[in-house]
Amino acid sequence: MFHTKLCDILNIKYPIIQGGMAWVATAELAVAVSEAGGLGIIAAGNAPAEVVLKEIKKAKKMTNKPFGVNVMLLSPFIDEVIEVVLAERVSVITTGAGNPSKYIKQFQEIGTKVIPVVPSIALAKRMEKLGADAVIVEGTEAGGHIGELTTMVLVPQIASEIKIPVIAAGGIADGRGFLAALSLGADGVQIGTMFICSTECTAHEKYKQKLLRAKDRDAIVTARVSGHPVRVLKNKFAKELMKLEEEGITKKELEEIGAGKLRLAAVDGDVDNGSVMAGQIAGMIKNIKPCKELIEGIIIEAKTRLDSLSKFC
Ligand code: TUI
Repeated sequence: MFHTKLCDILNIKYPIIQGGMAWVATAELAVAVSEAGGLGIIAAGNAPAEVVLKEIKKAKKMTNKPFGVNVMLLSPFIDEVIEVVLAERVSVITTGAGNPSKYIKQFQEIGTKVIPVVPSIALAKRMEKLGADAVIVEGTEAGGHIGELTTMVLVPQIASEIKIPVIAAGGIADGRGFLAALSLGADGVQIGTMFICSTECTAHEKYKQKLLRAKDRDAIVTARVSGHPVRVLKNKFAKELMKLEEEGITKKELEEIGAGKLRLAAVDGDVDNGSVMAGQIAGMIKNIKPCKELIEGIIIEAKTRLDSLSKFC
């Protein structure tokens, strides 16, 4: 059920990939998702290459299933991280926060699948032309660094314009969202926020509890002035940031204040003074469960939903 062309390309059971969330998507989470039949992703974020290498080596020891690495193109260590991912011959690379054109060929030459996040039709078409294996079409509902358009409008428009598989992201955390994404023309989904609330995720317990308490309107957008808007859960830090933005803080000052704040929340558990990145779907997440249960729950719910919908036909 739901075996799409993405499953064949990535050699996975279910067309569900895990979001590459910095400081949250460690080897433990990636391995749990891959073992459960999805595609787990280790996030490189802003980490130095040796940290990324350690996570890749750890994951290789823990699973024989394919997994990926997400490279954040704004990272100060981007070139050395790319070298590590190339040398380790990771199965899949996803990219975020920029245009990965200059790296695509190198990955293809060694058989690594390349899947960029795209926030627009123009970038999706460009990625297809350069040989990307699929694209992640991420709507503004997502957590962390976001684009402008919603999943609902962006996925069908891009699916109509390109032939490579489309992976819908942003606002998906259950079987209904999964089925909706496939209905919009996607061949699979990327899920981030829900996987933070998994047993295997190494994010600090306070980060998980903050997510479980989130309500529908709690995931807000900060840092618009920087040109890199970031969706986070409302807290002391987010409120302070919004006040400073109203007062006309500069892009440089904003970047300085933001530095290290995701780590502070996700690793150290300071969910008042740190940046608790999460998507708009946070309000729907009520439990912490193992990745296998989360993934199988999505598939079962989607199938049940599809069966009940077909009764209308
Ligand atoms: O990258 C993400 N989410 C992230 S990255 C991150 S770390 C960070 N912190 C502060 C500022 C910036 C980054 C936290 N969350 N998601 C994937 C994503 N990619 N969202 C949006 C984009 C994107 C944006 C522009 C992809 C391509 C792009 O291209 C612009 C161009 O040059 O064509």
